[in-house]
Amino acid sequence: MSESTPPNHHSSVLIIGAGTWGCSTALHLARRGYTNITVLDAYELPSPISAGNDINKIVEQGSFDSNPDEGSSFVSQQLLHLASQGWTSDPVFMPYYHDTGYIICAHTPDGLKQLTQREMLDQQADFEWLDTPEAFRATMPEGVLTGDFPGWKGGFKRTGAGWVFARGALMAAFKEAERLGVQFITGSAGNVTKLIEKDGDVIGVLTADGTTHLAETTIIAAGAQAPSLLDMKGQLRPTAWTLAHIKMSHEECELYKNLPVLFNIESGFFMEPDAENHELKICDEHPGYCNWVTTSSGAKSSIPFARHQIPIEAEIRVRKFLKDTMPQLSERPFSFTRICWCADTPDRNFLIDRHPDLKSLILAVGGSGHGFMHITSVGGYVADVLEGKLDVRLKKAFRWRPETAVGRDWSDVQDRRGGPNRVMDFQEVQEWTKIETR
Ligand code: FSA
Repeated sequence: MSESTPPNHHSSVLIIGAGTWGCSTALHLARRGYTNITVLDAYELPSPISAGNDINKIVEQGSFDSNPDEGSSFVSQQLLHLASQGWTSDPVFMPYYHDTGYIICAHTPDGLKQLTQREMLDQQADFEWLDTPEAFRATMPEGVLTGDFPGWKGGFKRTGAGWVFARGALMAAFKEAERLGVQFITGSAGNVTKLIEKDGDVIGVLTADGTTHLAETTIIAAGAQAPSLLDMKGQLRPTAWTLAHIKMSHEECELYKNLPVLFNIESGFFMEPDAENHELKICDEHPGYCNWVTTSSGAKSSIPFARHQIPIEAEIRVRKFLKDTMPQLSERPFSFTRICWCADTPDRNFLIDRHPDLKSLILAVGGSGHGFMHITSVGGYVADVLEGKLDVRLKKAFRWRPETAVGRDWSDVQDRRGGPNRVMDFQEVQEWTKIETR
């Protein structure tokens, strides 16, 4: 079904990927009355390689500017506004949002310069300025933040931002989509090995069990795996980040309840322990890891892989973050670690558009490290593309844009900081943690 044909709610739609964006797209299409939707994924939900299969993710609500300008500020405000609406009013997602507030900070001159230039600190009314260790410690109950916060300065937003139980929200979207009639096929039968093309268009997919699935529209929502299915012309850079969990006691969980998110843009972040496993997740912030492999064609590609370990250098960074903030935890053993893949576009805007040549193929990729919080709304943008009615300003920002990847600098840190302040390569990692995987 191409852009010109009006939406027919009985037309067949295939979604490749049952991760954050695949489930959001299935939910939004099903709510619009589409009755013939099939989602394919190689893994049972929640997929072990989905970035959304996580105990928490940061959510920063935005206020909608009634007089948005045409440029990027409209896009960022519109994205924040619609995502926030979902977290605060959509019954599928509301139970998973915790409006605990959000502290964003840095500790080097360059980091502080970047921080104060960021849009979010322009709205001073929203943020209280913190620039002493006492001020940071006072943002949480006594006994939580006991560190010295060396050189830390930043802004504290007490409401309108916080965190979500990511896995819960992902599974809620999946179950609601399934309740509305969406078919999910997982395992070998859901493992898409290739797109099927005919007469210059995509007519469906082949799965690892040898089955052919035909559809009027095929949507790629496969995140960092997308380049394995389609030549993305350099528009996606699969990049991974690192996280670790610490098991907390029942008493600690009582103390570490309803904490604001603490995010130092050049050393790391944490959110309160999750209710299911009582584990505190800490991420060391850095420009990311790629996994550069020279493929048989001689091209250099960053190839994602699943691993429930992190490089020892990442462990060291996590423990340094803890020493500066919660030294009482800095030597505790990790109960879980993993690498978590995302895909960066050159400008870190999403890539949600019809393919310029394969008219029945829609791309829904390019989360660029800020995709999860939009699970409430991103499926609506994909549905708008399918129906040919995406807001022109979003259409411009999310367009298929290979021209932006010509001569791409794959080592571009893309406004991120931390660690060695460069994009790292898993091929160069000598030593990994050896955490007993549960
Ligand atoms: O709550 C979350 O785990 C959001 S992921 C945020 C992040 O790790 C960024 O900090 C990083 O810079 C990259 O964009 C991947 O996503």
